[in-house]
Amino acid sequence: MEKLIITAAICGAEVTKEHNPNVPYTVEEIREEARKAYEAGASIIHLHVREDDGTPTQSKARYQVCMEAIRQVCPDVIIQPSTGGAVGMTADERLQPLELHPEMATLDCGTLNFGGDEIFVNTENMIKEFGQRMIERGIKPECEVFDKSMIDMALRLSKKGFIKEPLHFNLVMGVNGGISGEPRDLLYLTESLPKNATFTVSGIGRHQLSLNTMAILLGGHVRVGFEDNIYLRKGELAESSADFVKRIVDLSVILGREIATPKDARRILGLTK
Ligand code: KMH
Ligand code: ZN
Repeated sequence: MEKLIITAAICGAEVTKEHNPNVPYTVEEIREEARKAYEAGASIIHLHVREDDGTPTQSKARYQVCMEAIRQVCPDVIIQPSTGGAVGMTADERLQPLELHPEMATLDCGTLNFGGDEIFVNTENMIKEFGQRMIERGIKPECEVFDKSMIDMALRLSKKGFIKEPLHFNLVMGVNGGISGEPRDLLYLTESLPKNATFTVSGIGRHQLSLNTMAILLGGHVRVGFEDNIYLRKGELAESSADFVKRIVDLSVILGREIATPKDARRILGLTK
């Protein structure tokens, strides 16, 4: 089996210091979280950024400062900015980090309820526009799917030329409004992927560890971090996203899969920049 790519989603847009005081907001906090996750074994940093007070932002300038800070402490890590941003942001706001020409970025492949009254809007035309911009800038999209229909959307838009093959998916499971996080759900999603696709799995909250374990066994890759989960185990807040990375490294070694370096991850995902 291929080496395991671990993505650390260190910040997110919705989780706050009220949920876990270790969630990073400032440039220095984001840089340190990235460094710890990288040193623990993460080869990709999935990046959201915040104002110093924790307000989520998609500001190009803020991304630039944070990406430069991360590169100072882990020069070879793959930085994958979010184009999802936070619920309620406009498409133009969300697209800003693509102007920094990152190697990868997320491409959210459908609209869903996002808890309470929130709706995370990704219309078909938005997905086309985001996909087209990534093609023009040579950015590898990670297709974020929160439900099976979003795999179908990605496949359809790929056939129409808006997303380049081979596709790479992130199966985000357990969001209130998306697919649930049971083992049968993951098998349903993985069996719906094209044979040449790569995939990573993000389990939200209590689903994280079980789904990550399945992903390791199924030949997929793994995402962990504060964006998806703040508890290392029931009732115990994680000190850093690196805690989750370390646990996956240990588990993967026990299960017989080596951990990918950033260089390995670039080869596996076909990153060319
Ligand atoms: N914050 C969520 C509304 C992404 O990064 O592309 C969307 C999200 C997905 O986090
Ligand atoms: Zn995200």
